[in-house]
Amino acid sequence: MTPIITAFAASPDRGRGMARDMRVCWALEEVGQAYEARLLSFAEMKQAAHLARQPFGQIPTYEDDDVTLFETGAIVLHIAERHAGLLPQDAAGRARAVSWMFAALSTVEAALLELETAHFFDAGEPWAETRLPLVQGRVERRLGQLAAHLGERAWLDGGFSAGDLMMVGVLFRFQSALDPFANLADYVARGAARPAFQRAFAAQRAVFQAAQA
Ligand code: GTB
Repeated sequence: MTPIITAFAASPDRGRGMARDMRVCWALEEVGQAYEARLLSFAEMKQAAHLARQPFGQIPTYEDDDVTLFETGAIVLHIAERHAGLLPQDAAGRARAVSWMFAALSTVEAALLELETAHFFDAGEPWAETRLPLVQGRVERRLGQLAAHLGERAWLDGGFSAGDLMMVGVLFRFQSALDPFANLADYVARGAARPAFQRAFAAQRAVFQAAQA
């Protein structure tokens, strides 16, 4: 079967590639695997049919002949393991690329999401003003460490890999946090310029435009 992913029928980002299904579509585009998208409303995401695919009622999910998956990290790894192009040939290189996938999700994205929460959801709390600079400082340190590793390299570890796909996918949504780190901004631009990213991005825009029509 052609793999099926789930995505927002009406993404709150208005088709700007911010939702996490973008990473899955990008991975599928990178490896040249056609896919179909099952578009869901927020209400449908919380119904039993979708909860059977994604216990937390979220997108994205992924289904193929063998497996139904949730969590973007697991989905992108599954795609990368089954197709050439997103993981190095040698075992050590593959393992390092997977390290970068985990780093993107649990070390970098987690810090950025904490900052987003501090900005948008905690604002107005009596402790918010004291906490925000602390969270901001943590994000700057984390991004500074990433920028120091990247240095002048094009990609995190040799050629473009699923580690870069995940890291660029995470950073793409938080580009204003990259202002102090020109090499990270360039890194995201490099990822976003890849034809596969552009195809996935165009597909997201098309869903939004169709919903508007
Ligand atoms: N850890 C899971 C994964 O990586 O797959 C997290 C999945 C997740 O957070 N999904 C979000 C979701 O389904 C969509 S991507 N939310 C609905 C819910 O929880 O009820 C997060 C997202 C949403 C919207 C924007 N945006 O509008 O800019 C950006 C990112």
